[in-house]
Amino acid sequence: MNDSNLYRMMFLIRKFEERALTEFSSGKLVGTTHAYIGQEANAAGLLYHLVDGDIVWSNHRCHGHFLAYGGDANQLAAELMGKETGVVGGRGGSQHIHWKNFYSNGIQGGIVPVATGMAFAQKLDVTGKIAVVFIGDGTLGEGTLYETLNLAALWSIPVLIVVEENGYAQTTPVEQGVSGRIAGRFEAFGIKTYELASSDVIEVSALAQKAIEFVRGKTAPAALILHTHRFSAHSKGDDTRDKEEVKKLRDTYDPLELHRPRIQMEERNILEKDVMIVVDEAFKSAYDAPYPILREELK
Ligand SMILES: Cc1ncc(C[n+]2csc(CCOP(=O)(O)OP(=O)(O)O)c2C)c(N)n1
Ligand SMILES: [Mg+2]
Repeated sequence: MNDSNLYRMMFLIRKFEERALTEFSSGKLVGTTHAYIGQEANAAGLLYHLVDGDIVWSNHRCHGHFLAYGGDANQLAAELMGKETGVVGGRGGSQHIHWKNFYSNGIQGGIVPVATGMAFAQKLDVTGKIAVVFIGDGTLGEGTLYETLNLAALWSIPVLIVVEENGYAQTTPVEQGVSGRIAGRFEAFGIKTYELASSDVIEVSALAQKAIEFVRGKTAPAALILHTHRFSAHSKGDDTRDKEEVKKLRDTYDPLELHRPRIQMEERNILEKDVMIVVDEAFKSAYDAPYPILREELK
């Protein structure tokens, strides 16, 4: 993907999430949502390296992953509103998305054995496809992760576990929830580990490509630990962090700001305008869409 397309994708994720948060605060959306604002470089830099047939498992913070996978903004906005035109007919909401080989589920850790099982099926069927699963630092305490790492290593399963370490699990700082080195947890199982502390999409892309090539080439598991930063609240308004701390993170690590100088201003303006229209139309068409008909009503 060229610089402009990477920027476009990150800008789309940012604007989609900002609009979703606005709609939540105005009461147009219900349920919950976990914005990906600040972490855009991870999804944008990684997912375009996958090929058709590869499997992606995401978590509660899935909108950015879905859009970078190629998911449709209209269908995502409609899904957030529980509308019939949503990506899963309005029945999944923000955290339960499925389209092609993309899946998401909000049960922390639970997605790791499922993704690994699906990757194992790819190995048994000799398809050459792999699975990628995204987890957060707060999910490193889930026991099922380690049972899965054991089997993934023993059976050499082509799964890439991406840890988006954003410093917090809801309101708990990573220092209070995760002991030792994160990489050490994977290395203990003999799993190849890649690690990066950068919000530069170009750097993320280069390392993600390496990790994906390893998993596919060796038909073996790997971990990619991405140290990243969440600028928005955990879900909607639940941010207990100091406002100054969040401002400092934004000023230093904004992936859009880091990448922006690589795109000519004229092109950037056109591209940004275009994305604003896409996001506006996604939410407007979602308001106008009907709710799904309940089974009882069909009888
Ligand atoms: C098994 C389970 N326990 C608790 C929760 C509630 N919960 C949702 S997200 C979250 C924190 C997740 O933190 P992390 O894994 O670091 O991901 P992040 O939100 O930072 O992206 C918690 C406790 C859940 N979804 N699943
Ligand atoms: Mg976290």
